[in-house]
Amino acid sequence: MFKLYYYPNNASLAPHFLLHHVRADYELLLVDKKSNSQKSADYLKLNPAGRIPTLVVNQQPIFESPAICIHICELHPDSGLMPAIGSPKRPLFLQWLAFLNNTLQAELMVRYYPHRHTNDERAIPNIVAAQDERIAEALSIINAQLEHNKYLIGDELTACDYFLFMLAEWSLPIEKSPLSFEYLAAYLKRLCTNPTIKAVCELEGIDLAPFEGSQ
Ligand SMILES: N[C@@H](CCC(=O)N[C@@H](CS)C(=O)NCC(=O)O)C(=O)O
Repeated sequence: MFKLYYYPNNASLAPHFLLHHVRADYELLLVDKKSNSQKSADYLKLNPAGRIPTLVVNQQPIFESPAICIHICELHPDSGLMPAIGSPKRPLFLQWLAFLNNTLQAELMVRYYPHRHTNDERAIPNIVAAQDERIAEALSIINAQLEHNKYLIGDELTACDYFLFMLAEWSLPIEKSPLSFEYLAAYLKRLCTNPTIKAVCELEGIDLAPFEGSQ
């Protein structure tokens, strides 16, 4: 039994996709971000960083969404969501998951929490504008990868695709939206027909219409 501490359309979305995809027996526990519950004493015992998500597996809490995703994949080796050790695709999987989390997600975090990166309120619009450019740079690298690949790692869907879908959703409001990139937009439109993406987005109240209408 897995317990996923989540908030709709937060970094818990990728782990939620994976739990649904592997048909895990899981429970969703809402962390009420509106009342800052991620900083409550009880939650900090599970996740000292005070961030969403946390996954509890057999009483063991784990934080950091990519670590959670890898762990779910490792517990479900037959799911095909992560190439096996020894497969030439394995290092590519790790590379892209790290790129998504450590580059694209990191840039998005600065973009959406700009006040954490300056003491000067007047600098905030500049931080947002600079981040929009950095996010567009990362999206263009992903777009190039998708020119010749059905999914991020090749012909098979992996956890990286679920992670990318989550970040693409967050990137919709940026100046150069993911939907303005030819191959990325076509890929996202295809992913919208994925039954897990449809079901989880409906449950979390995420509107797929912008992706479905692209191209
Ligand atoms: N690196 C972490 C980042 C998690 C994160 O920053 N989550 C956001 C929601 S998307 C959050 O908890 N924000 C509330 C806060 O920072 O107080 C991960 O990927 O799990």
